[in-house]
Amino acid sequence: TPDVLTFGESLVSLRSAGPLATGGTLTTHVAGAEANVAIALARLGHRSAWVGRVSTDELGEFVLRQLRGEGVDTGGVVRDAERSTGLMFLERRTADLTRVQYRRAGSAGSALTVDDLRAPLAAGARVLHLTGITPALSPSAREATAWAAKSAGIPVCLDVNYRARLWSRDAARAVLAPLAAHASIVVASDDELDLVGDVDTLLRQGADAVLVKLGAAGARAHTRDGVHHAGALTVTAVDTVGAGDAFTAGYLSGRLDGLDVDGCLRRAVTLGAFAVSTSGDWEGLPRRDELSMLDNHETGSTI
Ligand code: KDG
Repeated sequence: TPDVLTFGESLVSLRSAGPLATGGTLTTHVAGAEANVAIALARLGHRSAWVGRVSTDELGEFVLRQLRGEGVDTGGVVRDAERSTGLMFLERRTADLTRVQYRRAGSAGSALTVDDLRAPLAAGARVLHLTGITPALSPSAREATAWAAKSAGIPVCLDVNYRARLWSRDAARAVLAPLAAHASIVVASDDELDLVGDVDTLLRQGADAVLVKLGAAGARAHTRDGVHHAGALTVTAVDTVGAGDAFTAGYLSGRLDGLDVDGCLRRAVTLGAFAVSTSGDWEGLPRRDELSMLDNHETGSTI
């Protein structure tokens, strides 16, 4: 059985080097918040499984090959012959500004159902990871997410991951706050916290840790014993996409290794630092033997 089971939508991400309106080369990548977490964990030697729907065509094949190549268990994936794999365009509009466009309405990934999750959940895992993206995709994906959170029987990690392109803050709050009541670990950036309620309520509802991502200021973990803080590592940011997923995977990795809250937070900000200082959602994430590579380094150094 996997250490971490996660489900959601994996997308084909088409990245541009410049403005989309003027054309040019796109590079093809696999994206999706939950896939990013699964890959990050597998890189560190944990057993991770990703479940979701992909098309039966070459794009579905591409997603699966990438996940398998990274060592993620895809045994529970459903091939959907009637729908396309969702796409996203990541447009590097300027050095500082990246714009996202989705082509995912009615996608295979959005057609996820409760039935897709029954066997993988019955097979068990140490942790179930879900994000606030999946319930925004369709009524059936929302039902599947709520069902999994409620009936998991294992600790649940919820990353709020609010996506303004998919739903309003009010719609998200109405769905995510009840979902968070089932979570042992809640992950949010400081501007997302209001979508799941306040920290004290979450801890009272049974969360062990509420993790608040603060970007360049690091992160906080609120637990029943108090508040822990970890500063961010000093790195050069080249691409922040995927940093939150890397952070979450780092925390989960620490938990699986039995680290204390400070150790888990430290690993979380370390993975976040790898993600922001390399390009791609997950391509630059560390293997286990590379975990301490960024410790005590200076920007611009050679090792
Ligand atoms: O967390 C990075 C994700 O935003 C990206 O991989 C795509 O899952 C994705 C989404 O829905 O935006």
